[in-house]
Amino acid sequence: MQKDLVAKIESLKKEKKVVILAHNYQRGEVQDIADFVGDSIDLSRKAATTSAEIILFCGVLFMAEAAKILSPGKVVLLPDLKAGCPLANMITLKELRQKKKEYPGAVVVCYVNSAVEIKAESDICCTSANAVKVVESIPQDKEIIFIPDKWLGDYTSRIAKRRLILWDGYCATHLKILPENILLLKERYPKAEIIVHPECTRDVIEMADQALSTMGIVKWVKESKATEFIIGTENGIIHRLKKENPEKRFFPASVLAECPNMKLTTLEKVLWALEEMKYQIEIEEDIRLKAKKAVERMLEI
Ligand code: CIZ
Repeated sequence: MQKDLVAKIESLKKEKKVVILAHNYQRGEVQDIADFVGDSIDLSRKAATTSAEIILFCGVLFMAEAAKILSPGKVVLLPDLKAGCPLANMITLKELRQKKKEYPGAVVVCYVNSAVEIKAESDICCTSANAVKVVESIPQDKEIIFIPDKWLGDYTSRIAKRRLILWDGYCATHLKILPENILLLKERYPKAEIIVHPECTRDVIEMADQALSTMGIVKWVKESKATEFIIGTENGIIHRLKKENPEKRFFPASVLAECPNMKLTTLEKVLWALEEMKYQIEIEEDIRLKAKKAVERMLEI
């Protein structure tokens, strides 16, 4: 059954010259049919450089929007329009404008997990891989509003040694990873390296050996001499880690760290997206151009 589905996807993909991109948090079987697996910016860059005219983005809405920001001439498809990001939805344009009024002159640093309108209203974008560098690039005399993830902001503030005006947003999936989960696993697997994502809470990050973005985790695990790892992020990444490092063992910090939105994309929906060419991401040009500026400023760093 799954074999038939995969065969149909492969054949339609070739026929329509589509590139399939999958985020590191997608279901294993979706990662397996993708041309590229990565983080949102990595994949958006791939979308911009591929010769394919149609990009099928297996991820959540802000990721497909990021691809469209950089590739306006291409058709960008998201298999399920309900695949949103609760963290991205934790700040509205009205709220951001109000915050900017409270801190006139402050630079707005916006995590990639945000809607295109929010990016358009921000000065510079960042990812979890480069948030520290982005903050460090801002002159010391400037105040910085960091949106929307308070835990990534808290981590960035401590590493960059810079006061940030934080927004009260968070990733509900990363918050499912608790210090007691880490303690228990550390006792059970004392030789395991503990790698967590900077969207985790401060107490979880402080118990870890490393706090890294998804691509940071992929790279770290490959290069590390350790053979066991406790992974504190959305559990979809463990599929990739096992595939690329079959000799190593991985333990999810919490079995509850599953993003329901990421898991909305199934092989069936990928096939329907290819058959019906939906759902197409559209962005108003003036908003896209403003958002692109914020993304490009980040890419220049
Ligand atoms: O940038 C991304 O794709 C996200 C949301 C996380 C990460 O660490 O890759």
